[in-house]
Amino acid sequence: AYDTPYCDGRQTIVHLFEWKWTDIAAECERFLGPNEFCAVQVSPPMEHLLASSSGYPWWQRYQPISYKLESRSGNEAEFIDMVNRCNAVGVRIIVDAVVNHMTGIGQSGTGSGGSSFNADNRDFPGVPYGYNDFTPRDQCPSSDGQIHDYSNVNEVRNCMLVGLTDLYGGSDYVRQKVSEYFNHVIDLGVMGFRVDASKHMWPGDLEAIQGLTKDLNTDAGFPAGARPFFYHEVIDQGGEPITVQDYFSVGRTTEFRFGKKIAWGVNDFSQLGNIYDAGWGMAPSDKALNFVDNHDNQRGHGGGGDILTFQNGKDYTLGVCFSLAHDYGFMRIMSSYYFDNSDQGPPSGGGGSTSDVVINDDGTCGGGWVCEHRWNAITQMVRFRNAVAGTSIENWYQEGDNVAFSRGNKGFFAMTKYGSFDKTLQTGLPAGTYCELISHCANQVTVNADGTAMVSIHNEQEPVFAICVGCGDG
Ligand code: ARE
Ligand code: CA
Repeated sequence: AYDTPYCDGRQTIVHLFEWKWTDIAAECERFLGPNEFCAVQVSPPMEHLLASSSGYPWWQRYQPISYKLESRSGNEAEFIDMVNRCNAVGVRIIVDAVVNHMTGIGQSGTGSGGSSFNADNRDFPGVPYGYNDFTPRDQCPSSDGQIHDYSNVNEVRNCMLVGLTDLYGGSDYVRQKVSEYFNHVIDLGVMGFRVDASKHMWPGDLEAIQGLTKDLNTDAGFPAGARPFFYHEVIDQGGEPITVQDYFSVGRTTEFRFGKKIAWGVNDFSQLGNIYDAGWGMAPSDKALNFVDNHDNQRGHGGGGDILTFQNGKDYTLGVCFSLAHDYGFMRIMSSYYFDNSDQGPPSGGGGSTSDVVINDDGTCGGGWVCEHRWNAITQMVRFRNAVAGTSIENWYQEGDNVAFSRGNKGFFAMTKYGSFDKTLQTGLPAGTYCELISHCANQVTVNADGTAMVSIHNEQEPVFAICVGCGDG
């Protein structure tokens, strides 16, 4: 019940990492709505640590101080305005929910919303949480109270993740406070939650918390009885006792092996045929929230790994476009800012502020924002994914550095690694003239009566080809 997004058939979530609410509202209206994105995953909206001595890094927002909607991205009034304006154009909001822990030990002072706190005393009056709301020390088996051994389930769930004070999810009071936070934003019209660090929470505690959440707000356009959409951050690369399967009763799970497979496949196209690997323990399509990279592994946090990011340029375009053309999972795409070191926060005028996103005349972003979601081929493939939803992969073709396949009888996709490809292929599509999406119909494609077509790609930057039934220009 928690694994269904309510997006009128739209298929792609974009993570607008560290964007301000005012910019997200504008982006929904000017870009995400018209290009049929399902939803935006926003950075954690609750009150957080201000790590001024570390130069206001991005990760300060993963250290909660209260559930007041006062963060680096904006205040509650701005949050409400964003939710309303995005909902009005059919784009839903997904909140990044940090509820496994509060701030790190050793921290005290005042948070982004003005609440005082003292982590060593487990004192967070802005909620309020006190000593008894944190996991009892005797439930954590490690000698220093921290997580070291990921093969020990009690340690992973009852000890402190990188020194972050661990909330006691077994407590009725904690469950109530967390669900009040969730219900507050549900009342404001959000669609769902990315739950941070779910691996470090007991599935039963999550089930209890989620059981206390309201149905989605019908005033925001959700159907009556719709349950909030949940996806859980569980880093499962195999080899640990905690698996994504443990969380299927509480929603979807992040599938980190997908990004690894895409990186390997772009490197060697012969590996692209076996992206979903059940034998490897990957979540089945209807339980997976998949992505090429995320805000952690693009900067070496969360274990890093073999992944593609915007820094790989054309290879990244190929990886994301292939993923969007594929039938696996519910897709999230990353939208980043440029950085020189892995702690660096978003573009800023100083003092922990965040700069506005700049939109250039050609539709790309400036001011230090990457905006992968605005890269032409990626945006066009978001439209393709909507058009072919519900169909499966057919007419698979792969030879050297070229790959192509159809999605049922609704769409056909091809890509080549080095910018030039010409071949007659079976598209599985009805005969007719089609608009090639990446070129915005500059290229027209004829599908013959037998379903074959001449597939041509001549584009160094975006060597991608896509046609679909009923797809005009976008
Ligand atoms: C910061 C500092 C630390 C300091 C701490 C407390 O960097 O030095 O001790 O504050 O003061 C993010 C950053 C962290 C940051 C934290 C809080 O990445 O560096 O700590 O915010 O500000 C594990 C978890 C997984 C987690 C990754 C990062 O399982 O849940 O680690 N990912 C989420 C978010 C992160 C966020 C947090 C959780 C915390 O996406 O952005 O941290 O809210 C193997 C295991 C994985 C493990 C991985 C790395 O691969 O299988 O489970 O991931 O190793 O340890
Ligand atoms: Ca925990």
